[in-house]
Amino acid sequence: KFLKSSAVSVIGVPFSGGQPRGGVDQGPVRLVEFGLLNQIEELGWSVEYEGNENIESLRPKEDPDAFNLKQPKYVSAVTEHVSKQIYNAAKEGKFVLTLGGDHSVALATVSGVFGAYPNACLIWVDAHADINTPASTDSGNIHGCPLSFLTGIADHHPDFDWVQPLLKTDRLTYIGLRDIDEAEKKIIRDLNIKAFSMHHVDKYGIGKVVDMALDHVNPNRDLPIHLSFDVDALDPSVAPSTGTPVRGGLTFREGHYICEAIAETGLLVATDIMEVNPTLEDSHAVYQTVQVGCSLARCCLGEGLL
Ligand code: 4U7
Ligand code: MN
Ligand code: MN
Ligand code: MN
Repeated sequence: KFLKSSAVSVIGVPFSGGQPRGGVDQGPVRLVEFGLLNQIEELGWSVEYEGNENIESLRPKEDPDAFNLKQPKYVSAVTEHVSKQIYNAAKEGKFVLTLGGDHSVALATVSGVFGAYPNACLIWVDAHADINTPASTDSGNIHGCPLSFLTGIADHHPDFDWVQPLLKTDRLTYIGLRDIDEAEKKIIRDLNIKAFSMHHVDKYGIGKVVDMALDHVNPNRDLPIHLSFDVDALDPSVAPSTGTPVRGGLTFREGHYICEAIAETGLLVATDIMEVNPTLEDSHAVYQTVQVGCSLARCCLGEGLL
């Protein structure tokens, strides 16, 4: 409906500057080594890949903490750069699949996708709400803050003036939440952001939760959809190799169901697969996490639908 061809632009963002642990920058190359690009071609798409291998060159010489945030200039430079790639690919009518990297990279994906599709909606699948403001964040890690900038609720921060508040809070919905900071709870409540926590998944089942999420952000099923999937939404038994695991997450099937059901709408234009860290846990755990990252991406591109 919105895509102009069956082309996928896969954008690797080997970046870990939005949080303190190394290794999440190796997520994209591991997903690609696992065969993801060929797998997508086998589903009938044409694939082009941008790996951003030289992203380190955007690191500034000095990057002191500023207004509570860590490495603000590096995060800003990388995400502004990548946002242009994503905007261009989306404008050309390609499906955009972004491979993280930590979730600060959503500053790039949402800016790029919503620049190209101003009436899009965002489904954020995560254990965390990632809506801390510079004032509210306790950790200072920007991967916990992207949605505050994208919705315009962040207090002004000089390093992020390029980020436009393109996301209205009623075009955002969450699935999978279970580790939310007090300040984030207040934001979600005060702004009436539609959030489906693991409690709701237990109560209603994943089928009903996805229906309700879509009913909220896309009631007439006519708006483009951006899915941002943090693999820590999955239970750590399913996706162990990630920086901030939280027990009690989505099962393997629940995670895949979300991707399939959204793909089935025919409205999905962009997906992010974020926070795969192939340096955490043992080799079996890494294999499982990389494999599940690839299969979630494939489900967003039609695998699993008859
Ligand atoms: B992720 C946290 F305090 N809320 O702000 C924070 F619990 O992209 C976690 O979802 C953020 O993995 C997690 O640091 C960010 C913390
Ligand atoms: Mn996240
Ligand atoms: Mn998370
Ligand atoms: Mn995480």
